[in-house]
Amino acid sequence: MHIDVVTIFPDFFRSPLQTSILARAQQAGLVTIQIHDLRTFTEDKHRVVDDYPYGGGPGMVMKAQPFLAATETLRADSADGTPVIFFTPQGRPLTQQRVCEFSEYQHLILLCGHYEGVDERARQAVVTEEVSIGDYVLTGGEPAALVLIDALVRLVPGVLGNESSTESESFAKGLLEHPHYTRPAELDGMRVPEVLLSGHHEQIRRWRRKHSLRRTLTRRPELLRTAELTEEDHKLLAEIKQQPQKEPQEPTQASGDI
Ligand code: 6GU
Repeated sequence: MHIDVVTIFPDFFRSPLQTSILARAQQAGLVTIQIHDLRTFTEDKHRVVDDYPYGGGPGMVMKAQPFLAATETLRADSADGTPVIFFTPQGRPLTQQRVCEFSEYQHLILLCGHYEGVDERARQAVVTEEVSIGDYVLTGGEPAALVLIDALVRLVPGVLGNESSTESESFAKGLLEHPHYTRPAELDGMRVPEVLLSGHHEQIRRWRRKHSLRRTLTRRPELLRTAELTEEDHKLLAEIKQQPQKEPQEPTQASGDI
């Protein structure tokens, strides 16, 4: 996978792309990420990327020309149909489903905007997808681009050591994850649920599924409408509704509760 990012703040990406899994994925050659300074695509002496809005009003608007030139250059030896993604709170909300779809492409071009917005003609002419990462306002598209890059890279085969960890995690199957514990078995009087220490694989599986359902019901009940639920899940949900419990889990009272 190759990802091109166009931004007026290339430095924003330096540390995150050189850290942890994003760094390793690039070193292993599983993904290439190139950050391009939008100013290098300007055509005037002062490398201006913004201007006053026609019609007046506060704030500045990013000029279309540098985005058009950048996209033309970056698409030059790319397959037709390469997504050109523009980050804006007006975009389609990003979901794991959408990340999976983007991960099928060999090449992605990410455009980061700033100020009050970008000249509408850049959006019309080159942008194929507008993406938002949530209902709040950022200073610019860069943090959103980084979020998409992170979510994409971990789906590239070989990037995560354990491929099955992308399977069981939140959202992959439409439910939130069950609670996790590691040593010690007791910490300041808080005990790990006994079933997890029992070695009974079937009981552990059932406990985890139940607590995954409980978390989802408590925190994100709307996800249960679209999750794939088995007959066992419906039974577990019925049990859960009979046994109201505080969230987050209280480890001390979970023993025997499977
Ligand atoms: Cl993609 N950009 C900006 N500026 N703000 C946002 C966003 C994007 N997604 C949520 N808020």
